[in-house]
Amino acid sequence: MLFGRRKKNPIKLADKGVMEWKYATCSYCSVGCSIEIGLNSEGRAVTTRGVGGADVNRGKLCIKGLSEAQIFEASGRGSEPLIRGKIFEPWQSCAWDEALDKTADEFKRIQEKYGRDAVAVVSTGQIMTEEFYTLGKLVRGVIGTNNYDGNTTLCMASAVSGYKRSFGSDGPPGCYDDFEHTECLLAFGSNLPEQHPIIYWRLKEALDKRKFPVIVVDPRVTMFAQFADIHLAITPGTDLVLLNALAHVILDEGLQDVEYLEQHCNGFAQMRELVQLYNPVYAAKICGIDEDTIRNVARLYAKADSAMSIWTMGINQSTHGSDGVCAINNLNLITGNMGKPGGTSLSITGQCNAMGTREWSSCSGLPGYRQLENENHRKEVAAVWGVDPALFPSERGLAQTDIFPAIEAGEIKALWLVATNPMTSMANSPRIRKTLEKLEFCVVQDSYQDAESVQYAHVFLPGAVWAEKEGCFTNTERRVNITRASQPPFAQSKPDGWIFTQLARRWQRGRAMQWAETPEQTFEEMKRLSCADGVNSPGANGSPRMLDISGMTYDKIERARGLQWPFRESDAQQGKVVGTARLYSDGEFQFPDGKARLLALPYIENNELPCGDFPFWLNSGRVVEHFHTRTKTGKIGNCNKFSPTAYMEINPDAAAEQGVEHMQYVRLVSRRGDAIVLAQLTQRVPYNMVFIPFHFHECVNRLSLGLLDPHSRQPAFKQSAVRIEACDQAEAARTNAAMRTF
Ligand SMILES: Nc1nc2c(c(=O)[nH]1)N[C@H]1C(S)=C(S)[C@@H](COP(=O)(O)OP(=O)(O)OC[C@H]3O[C@@H](n4cnc5c(=O)[nH]c(N)nc54)[C@H](O)[C@@H]3O)O[C@H]1N2
Ligand SMILES: Nc1nc2c(c(=O)[nH]1)N[C@H]1C(S)=C(S)[C@@H](COP(=O)(O)OP(=O)(O)OC[C@H]3O[C@@H](n4cnc5c(=O)[nH]c(N)nc54)[C@H](O)[C@@H]3O)O[C@H]1N2
Ligand code: SF4
Ligand SMILES: [Mo]
Repeated sequence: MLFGRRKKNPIKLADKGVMEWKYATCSYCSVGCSIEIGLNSEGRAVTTRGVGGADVNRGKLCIKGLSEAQIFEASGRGSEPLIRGKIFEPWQSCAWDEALDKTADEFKRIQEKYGRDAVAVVSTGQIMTEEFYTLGKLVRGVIGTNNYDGNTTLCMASAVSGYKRSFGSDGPPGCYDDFEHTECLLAFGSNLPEQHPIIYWRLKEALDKRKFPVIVVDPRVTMFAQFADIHLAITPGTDLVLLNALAHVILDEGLQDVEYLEQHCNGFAQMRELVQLYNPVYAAKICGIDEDTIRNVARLYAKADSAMSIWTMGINQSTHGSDGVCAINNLNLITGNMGKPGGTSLSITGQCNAMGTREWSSCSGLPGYRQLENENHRKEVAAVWGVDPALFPSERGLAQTDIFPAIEAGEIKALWLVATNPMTSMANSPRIRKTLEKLEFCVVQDSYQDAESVQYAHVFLPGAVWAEKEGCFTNTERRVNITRASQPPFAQSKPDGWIFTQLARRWQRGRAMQWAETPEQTFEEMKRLSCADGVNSPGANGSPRMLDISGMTYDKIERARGLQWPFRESDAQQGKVVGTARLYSDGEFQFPDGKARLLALPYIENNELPCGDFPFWLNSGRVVEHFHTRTKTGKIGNCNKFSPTAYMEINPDAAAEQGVEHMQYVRLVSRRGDAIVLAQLTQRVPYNMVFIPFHFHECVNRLSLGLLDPHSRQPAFKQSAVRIEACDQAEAARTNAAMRTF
């Protein structure tokens, strides 16, 4: 038998014939790595490399960034607009004018017949910020429907809602540099090494220089949990109980920061009263973490000179998502860990531009963190756009997860999906499938025409992808970074921003408005709305607007490899070349009295729990190689080779009891549907849980329930109940092989 490589040749990097490198920001996750795209003599993207001088990634990229040059010509790209009379009929290719006319005509017809809000728009976290801004201008200023939201409701809504409830505004207050200063890191429901590999690398780098405790809260033994000093294998959906218990211990033992509490926080008395109920003995029974460990972690956190919390989907995707975020904020406020180096409450965001949509898309409000409920804000935006402020509703419409039930109920008749694939990414896909069939008109705008949701469209608009266009993304640490167009759009596809302005011109109101010719001009318009210059109102506490980008230009952003907001015109005038690392360093929050709010957050058990008929928790998440519904990574060599099939993690003891062997197919059944999946026996999951990566169509979301958080309307993707049944191995193997794309 041969072991290792036959010949030990030195590794040689293949010469890909790169003639030119173009600057960009990675279009997968929210880490926001600076990346260069290598073009050959024909101007085709042949490779990528990390940018050495960029603070975020310092030359590094993960497997997805390293293979990103392949996304431009991957199979399934949308090459031309498509149209058809009925879903499931064959598509006809058509000219852009025809596709856009049809879309505008159908929207107008449906709005005249059923009312303005009968058209719904669901967008994304993956197009450029300038495109988000333009889409918002079109939807709020021209089409005028209030049922407009993004897939970010599946992802960041609980973080947004929690930040607003605690601090008076959205906006992650911390940054990656906090790892260099912190003395204790607490991570909730986040698998950093796989989902944010380069943030994880930044953390490791900090740990190599200076040791501090890393505590990971996750029901699975993830890669992150394996590297942690303490792993808290929490009972799913009960982080709020753990957090209340941590606060209980801190207050009980007098470990709080009294001065910070008095000067900068409201609501202490009510919060204190509530957490009295969560003594560690009681909490341990619900959250599954023993009382000594709870006390130990509380003391470690409160006694550290600076301590920080990070979290991702294990918190946000929960029926207590928003409360969980507020409880994390409570923890940091009572220990005085806010806005100081190494002391913060940092939501790790998800998609490359999840932040851009929160800031500028007008999805749940108006641009620049403005609120529909605020009359001054409506007037300011109306003045810049040249529309009547009366056009804007005075409160937000339906969230993404409420739009689908409204289609089911017949209130919404037309749907426009922009860069999102709900057929695979939403919970309870059997129900979503029936819902989409009910639409009178559906238009899907995607860079890949094989995204599953395209099956339900009457019109398909092919969008240019990533560096086929120019614009900015904002990353987890509020860093605005730029992508330069490295090549023209694939075939007949067009930049999403172009599609939005062309569509706008099909309305009288749209023709009367000004539409920028280039993304850079759009950016200049956004800058005007971002600062308090006498025209715009200041922040709620009277201080300058927080989300201020007025000192930025495209060139300055590229030179700095990204700038963190706020970056004001006055900063630029003083010659500053870096933005603002942290928010709330002065202890001034965005409520009128400038104080943060401590909240009393009772835990109410409301999940679908495992039971006799469905004895396993169904948990779901991601693997490092794939991105979401695999429209990109499912076609890319290494990503797909390393992770080719859907699989289920199951504990060996549970498997033995169920008569399931390693690499055997099983049928999983929930109250919604069933799915065939390959069993992988591993101690990563506890005895009563199975875990499935959600990337594969016809798998986990056929089973998931997705109960909604009452504040954020985000689904609890990670908590539902399933049972395991045997299935025909040969048939399952055939189906599985047919679903593979390589
Ligand atoms: N490779 C890759 N990277 C990505 C993405 C991708 O698709 N692929 N997507 C990006 C996006 S949009 C996002 S939102 C992020 C997501 O990033 P993460 O949130 O880190 O990823 P997930 O795997 O969805 O979930 C993280 C963990 O939550 C745990 N969890 C489940 N239930 C609970 C609970 O009740 N409490 C706690 N504390 N933990 C729980 C799960 O076991 C899982 O290990 O990743 C981003 N990065
Ligand atoms: N069970 C379960 N379900 C989940 C999750 C989970 O953890 N478990 N996570 C949830 C989370 S956090 C998220 S963020 C969602 C993601 O859910 P989706 O947004 O539905 O997933 P994506 O596959 O990223 O879909 C984005 C689409 O945009 C297209 N696209 C990419 N770039 C461009 C562009 O520049 N222009 C245009 N026009 N199209 C483009 C892609 O081809 C793709 O079809 O999934 C959610 N669903
Ligand atoms: S860590 Fe995220 S941003 Fe960086 S290369 Fe990987 S996918 Fe891209
Ligand atoms: Mo996400």
